[in-house]
Amino acid sequence: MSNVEIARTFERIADLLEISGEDRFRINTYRRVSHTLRDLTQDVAELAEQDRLAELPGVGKSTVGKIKEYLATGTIDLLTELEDKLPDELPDLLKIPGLGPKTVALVHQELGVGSMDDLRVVIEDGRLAALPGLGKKSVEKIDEGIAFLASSSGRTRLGVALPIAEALLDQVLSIQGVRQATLAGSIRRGAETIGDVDILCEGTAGEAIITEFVNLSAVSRVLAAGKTKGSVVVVMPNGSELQVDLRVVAGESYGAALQYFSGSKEHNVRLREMAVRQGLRLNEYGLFDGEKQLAGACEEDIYTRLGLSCPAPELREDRGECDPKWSPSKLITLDDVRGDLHIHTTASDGANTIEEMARAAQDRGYSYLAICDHSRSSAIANGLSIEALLELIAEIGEVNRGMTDFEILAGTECDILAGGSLDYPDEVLAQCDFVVASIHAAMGKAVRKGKATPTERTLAAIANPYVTVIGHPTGRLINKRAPMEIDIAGIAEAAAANDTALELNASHQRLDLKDLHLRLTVEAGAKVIISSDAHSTKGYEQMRYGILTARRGGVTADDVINTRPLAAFKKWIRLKRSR
Ligand code: DGT
Ligand code: CA
Ligand code: CA
Ligand code: ZN
Repeated sequence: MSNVEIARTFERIADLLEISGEDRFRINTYRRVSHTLRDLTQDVAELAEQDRLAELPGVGKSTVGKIKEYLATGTIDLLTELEDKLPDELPDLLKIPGLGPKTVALVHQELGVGSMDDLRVVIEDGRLAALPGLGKKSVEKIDEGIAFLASSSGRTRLGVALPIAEALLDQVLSIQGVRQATLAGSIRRGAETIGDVDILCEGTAGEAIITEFVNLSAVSRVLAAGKTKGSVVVVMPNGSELQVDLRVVAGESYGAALQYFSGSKEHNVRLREMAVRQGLRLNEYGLFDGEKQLAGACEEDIYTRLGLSCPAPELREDRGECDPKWSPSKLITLDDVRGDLHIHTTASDGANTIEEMARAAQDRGYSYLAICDHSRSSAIANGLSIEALLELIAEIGEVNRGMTDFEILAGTECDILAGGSLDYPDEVLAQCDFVVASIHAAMGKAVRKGKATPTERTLAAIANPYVTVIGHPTGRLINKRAPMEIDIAGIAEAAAANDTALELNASHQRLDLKDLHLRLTVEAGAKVIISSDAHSTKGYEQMRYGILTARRGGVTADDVINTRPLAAFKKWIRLKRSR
């Protein structure tokens, strides 16, 4: 349990007291306690155990009781009582940037506002602006705050957030007084969606650094600017907003802060528990034994002193990596990838020709490529008839002869049809060097008679000797379309038994299979192929999101077929076909 969490609870009590119109003295008591707890370098649970809570500034007898209550039960009765008294959705208004508890109390008491929707109504009809002390300007600000909240409640996909975060990181690095800077939080962990971007930097002139940060040209709005922390909003290419937090810390705490702000929260909670059990204290300033700092400047040292191996950030989700017996394996990196095995060209719905795609792949350092245009049933994606496919195979052979130290494989992305059969007959698939089999239509449960479930369809494709890999196995589109209901464990087992690989589609809209599914896949002994599904030469860049996702799934280079040299990779396909 962290000091920050208890501090937040007291802060919330203060907010609710203020909304309820309680007296200032009582409200301030809770706020003061909240600040004390937030800035505390000792673990509050430890202080409680030693009966030393009352020594803290601003902490009286009744507060001691409440802190103990929280430590024992995870909540405080007073908070529940306050929440029960107010309309359920009223405290939500506090999430609106620029709207404080005083105003919330005012709109509640004067206008009967109890929810975000109510608030919108009184903004529209002008009653809010007519309240004493508000006026047109502050209402505009509140309106902006509501719009931000709506746009940011949807999390941002990794592939959208990461390039923006990296550009900002570059700018932070060039601010005077910044010695080093790193991305932290979910973006450092390579999570598939990002709530907000966290950047950490080392420096001593905190306030000056924050001032420059909030004035960067990319910043569209400033949420907060303090001595060590700044929060801003940037507008993304799609028009929605993304919050970016910068924290400035001293060198002796840089590693501890990096550890803390990289998270995840679950990972941090587990680590803090381990420290406490060893009689130590862990927070964003370091690992302490009493007043003595055991580690702080270097992130890895924190783990070492706790008796743990330092896990790659992508693994920090409390999924076993906090066990002293856990030992890291060497996770796959972008450099391990030798070829891309699912890309489209102008022959179906891609933007570049075979030759353009091949040259760009070679420029990336790849030594092979599989062209996998859509099959005949995918009419909207301009799928190829059998004749068109055979022509394409001939054309690929032609371009291939003009390449040196590079091989283009003739492939297809063949639909798995609703009944479970493939879109091309086996004799046609046999002419391809490489076959991706994917479900594109009828993704729901098989309701009609004679139709197979997505799991059955996938299993049928896995058993086909010509199918090399199952494309985007769950069919999800992040933030847009839910995954199909399929039995991943069963599919992974069948894939292992049949030497059929499962795809990790690296497109940031898909990231399919996802991290936990990849873990199941490699545990079942099945192989993975990581492909960009590029529809243009620029699409190759998606590979990095696939690599981050693979790392989150604990995937090593050995687990992935397209890390193998061309000859070994072709041998793997031959073996499967001859079984
Ligand atoms: P996000 O932004 O929702 O994608 O996820 P994160 O992981 O980036 O979370 P964020 O930005 O709220 O906080 C950054 C890190 O700070 C988080 O990964 C771990 C740490 N942290 C934040 N809140 C807490 C907390 O209540 N307890 C602990 N132990 N750590 C926290
Ligand atoms: Ca974050
Ligand atoms: Ca954050
Ligand atoms: Zn596809």
